[in-house]
Amino acid sequence: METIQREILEERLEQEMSDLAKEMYGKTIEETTDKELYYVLLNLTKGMMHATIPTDGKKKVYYISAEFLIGKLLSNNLINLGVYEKVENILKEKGRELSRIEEAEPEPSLGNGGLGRLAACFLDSIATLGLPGEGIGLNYHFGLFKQVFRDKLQTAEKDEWLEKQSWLTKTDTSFDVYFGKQKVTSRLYDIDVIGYDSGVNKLRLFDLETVDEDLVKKGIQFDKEDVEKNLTLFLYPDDSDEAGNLLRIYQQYFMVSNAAQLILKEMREKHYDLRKLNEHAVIQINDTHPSMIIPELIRILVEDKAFTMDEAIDVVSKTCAYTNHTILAEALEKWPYAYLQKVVPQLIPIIDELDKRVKAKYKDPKVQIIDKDKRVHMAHMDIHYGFSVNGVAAIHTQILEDTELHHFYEIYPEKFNNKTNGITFRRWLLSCNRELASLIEETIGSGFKRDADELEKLLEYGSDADFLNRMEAIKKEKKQALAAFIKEKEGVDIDPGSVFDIQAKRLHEYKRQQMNALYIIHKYLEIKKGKKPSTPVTYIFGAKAAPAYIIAQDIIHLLLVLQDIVNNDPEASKYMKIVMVENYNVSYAEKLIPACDISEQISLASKEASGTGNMKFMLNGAVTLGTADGANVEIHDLVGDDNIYIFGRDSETVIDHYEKADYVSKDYYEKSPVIKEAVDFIIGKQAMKSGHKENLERLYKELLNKDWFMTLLDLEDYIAVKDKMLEDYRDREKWKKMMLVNIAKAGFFSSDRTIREYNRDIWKLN
Ligand code: RUG
Repeated sequence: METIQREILEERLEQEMSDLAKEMYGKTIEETTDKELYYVLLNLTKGMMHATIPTDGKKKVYYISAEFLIGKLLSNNLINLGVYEKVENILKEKGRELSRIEEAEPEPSLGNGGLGRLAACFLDSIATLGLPGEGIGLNYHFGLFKQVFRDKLQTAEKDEWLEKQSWLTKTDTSFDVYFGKQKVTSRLYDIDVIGYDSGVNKLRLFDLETVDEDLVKKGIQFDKEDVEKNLTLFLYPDDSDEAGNLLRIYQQYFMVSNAAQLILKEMREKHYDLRKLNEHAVIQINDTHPSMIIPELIRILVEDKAFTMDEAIDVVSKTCAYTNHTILAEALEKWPYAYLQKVVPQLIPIIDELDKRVKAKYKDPKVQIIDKDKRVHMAHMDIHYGFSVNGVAAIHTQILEDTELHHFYEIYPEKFNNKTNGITFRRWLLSCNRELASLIEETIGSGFKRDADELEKLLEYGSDADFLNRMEAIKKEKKQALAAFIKEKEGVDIDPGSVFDIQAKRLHEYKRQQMNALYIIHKYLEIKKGKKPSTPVTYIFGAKAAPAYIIAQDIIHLLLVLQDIVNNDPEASKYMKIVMVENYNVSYAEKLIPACDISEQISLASKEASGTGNMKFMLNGAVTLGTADGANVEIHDLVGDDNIYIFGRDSETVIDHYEKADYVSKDYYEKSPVIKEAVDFIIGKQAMKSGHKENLERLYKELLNKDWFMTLLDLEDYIAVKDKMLEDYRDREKWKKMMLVNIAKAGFFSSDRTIREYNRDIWKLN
């Protein structure tokens, strides 16, 4: 479809839609299927001409990330273009429902969890604020994986999200990428990132020209060595063996080599002086996956552009900034030198040089790039050769400065800064909870859509019964909608009148889904002993576990076993139900979050860098049950003690336990009959009958003999505080006020605020 001025299109929207349906399918809108109508709207939206955010003469940010968890785009794009309601009304008149059409859109599978979703929220905010910037990443054909439960176990299948017609636009841009002497060719695909009532930026996704989908045989199995065919098949291929590790390095280099070539091409086209690269470009390195951009840019400048090594290092260091998203040692990439030698021999002299310069200046082994075991610490390279290092929540940055990266902080205090994460309210309120957004707009006007701090105006309505009741009614409506959806998708009946207690996030021991499971066991056993809870609760989980992460799979198994036992128990199921939803993704989150009463944010203090789900739940009127970890700490500061439930040991205590190595889980098990009983249930008769001995025994032993993330340390406190919370839920007046305060105080967590801070302190775009 040719591009048309947006204003004209709005007037002619209905005509255009009908014409497109005729042209594409020879049908009227009424006659099209949901899927066809989705394609009609996709093409219509893509065809809407929109002002691109001007970049000429301006500095631009390149946000490089292995993940962009963008979610479905149709409704978001229609909202940001300001035509959602119009389209909805036109369709309604023709007997069609936009919400059903949205279901026909496949969700792009380009990310894993918070890290990728953050990148997507940032792109939305960058465009909305009219800042020149683009995301650069990879176009994974089968994404992370599709989670399917079989026999109460997670199995991984390829996620076939890419369709012939999609939001991707194939470009003419293609680059050669070399792994030593081996050459592969890339192809660039673009996705428009439409700002809210603003201009358009781009997400640039590189693909491999020679990628071969047929390489994938069973599940997500494929030949990891055939890089000419496999590079862009999956995000995070299983890295439990050498071939998997090498493949990740191939992928990462493919991403950054393309990124470097794209950026330098743009500089050339705009006749910018590469010696002033940092005046025209800023590169945000999202976690360590794109860290090789540093040596790659230096290599190109030295080899092709006649820079001296000093000059290249200087300008690249002034251009690159690094965001750290974790203190978990195992998530901070350290590639064996030998692997890098094999995959990217051309980078080795550069990495050696960077390392040599550090060794000449600093003797401390903790700050070296190449350690004594010949492993290359990607984060260390970023810190030495980037101009900014930021954490993603206040407490996280503090821990980086005081503990994890303390030795670097001593060398470069001026590089360290905090940027507390944020979420785009366009998707996580306006789109996923239109009813609540309308109520807010009716109450305090529409200013909050541009300035999220205006949500604070809601605080005036803390005693307004009419407002509070309407807010509560919307929550009920959302719970009913979720119950219907869960019935359809999972085949489980849940009671919308029960408390919806939700833990939805990646599955990881530090996030402690297993602690929630132990609480559920404890409650179940109480009911069996005759202690009936006063409030029925539905415990909802959504989580994928990395296919090579065995204990995480075992935790999923336990949750599915509990779902089976509890939901089929005629006595207990009156008071509690459990649902582990299959294939949790952004679209599922958009349904879970508006329906949530209790937001579970129960990571071991110090381990969750920030969390962003916590912000989405709060914005939709859920009350947080959490530890003093990540952004929970800032939520607590904002809403005050009365509007959040905090439990568990604080990060100092936890860090102290790690330093002294004095946490012994068995001691807690032996000391507490409640803990013992719950843990023993995992290998008791009932669980063994429903589940698999191997998985349950392994998990039991892990909890008893290791419990690296200290589940048992906080379990008793968790039980006490959660019980208190459920008791308080019955005081509806009190609870509604808590909901209101949480919504009203969520403004701080708008990603528009975060991006303004990145721009003010790091990017400094004109
Ligand atoms: O685990 C962190 C979250 O706490 C954080 O909110 C999110 C965005 O900053 O990033 C997550 N993360 C960290 N995902 N992967 C990593 C480590 O590679």
